[in-house]
Amino acid sequence: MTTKHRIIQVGSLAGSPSANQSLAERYDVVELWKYPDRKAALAEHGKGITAVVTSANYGADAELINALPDLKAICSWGVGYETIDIQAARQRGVQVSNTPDVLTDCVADLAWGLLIAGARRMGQGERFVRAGHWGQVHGSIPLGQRVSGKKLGIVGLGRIGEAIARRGAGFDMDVRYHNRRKRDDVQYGYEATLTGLAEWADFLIVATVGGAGTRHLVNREVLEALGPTGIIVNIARGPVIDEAALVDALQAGKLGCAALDVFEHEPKVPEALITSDKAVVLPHIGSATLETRMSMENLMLENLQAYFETGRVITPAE
Ligand code: 8YV
Repeated sequence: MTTKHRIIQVGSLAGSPSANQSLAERYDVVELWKYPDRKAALAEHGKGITAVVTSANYGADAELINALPDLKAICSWGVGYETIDIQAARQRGVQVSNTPDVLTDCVADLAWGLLIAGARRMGQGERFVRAGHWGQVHGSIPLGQRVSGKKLGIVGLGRIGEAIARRGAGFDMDVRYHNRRKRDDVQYGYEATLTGLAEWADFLIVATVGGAGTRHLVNREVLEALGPTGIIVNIARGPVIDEAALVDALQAGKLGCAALDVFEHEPKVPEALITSDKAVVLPHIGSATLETRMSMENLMLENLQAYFETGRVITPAE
């Protein structure tokens, strides 16, 4: 009989079809979130732990990393890893893996769903029908905006940004992007400044990484440059947009619409957005399809297994 490897799981992966169960079957799991005193739990169970499982939601800070003297690998369920202290991991020689590629299509699909929902007032229309107003009151909801043929700006042309851009061809759109650096391997137009991109675009989709480097990248100036009929979509991370500035711009009529899957202080959504017909709000479901969540789960498990079998994770966070 072989003994199971002991791992620490930082939080419950309830948003995955069977991750909690699969981990419990394969490993001897310390379920960290069940301990009221995390520090004491790490002190008691940390010795001999070489691998940690987490997600962007739970992260892995320097305190956790440094409380585990034998730690060698952190395997995260999800592509974003701004809540994992990569610097602290690197200093300790700890490998970090994430789950890139497998969620790209679903997140890109949702970005388009949000854009169309915002432009065509789908949420408002649905609320109208559900409230029983159709046929009972005169008129209808206000007219929306045409989507096809418009100018689409993408903030961050990484894997997901590129998948969003590709879909633009199906809507006969002119697509431009803003990145830290211009890419030589794509045909899309490059705007050197984000404000320049927002001025040019009808719609702006945020697809950049999160973390300190992109916090409030989309500020008041960018939102006002997008303008009174402009639509901003965010499927990346809430803090990339200055949420207070966003609310102000919508309320002042300086921005047309915000269609958001992510928020600055999740799960808190500003009341002004919840009650506004100029906002579409979703509960961070970019990757939340059965197929994609299963693929993320499998890739996280494969990384963990690869670390135990070969000493190397398969998809290291870059
Ligand atoms: C997950 C995500 O919901 O992959 C990501 O970075 O934001 C989502 O797919 C998230 O990882 C859950 O914490």
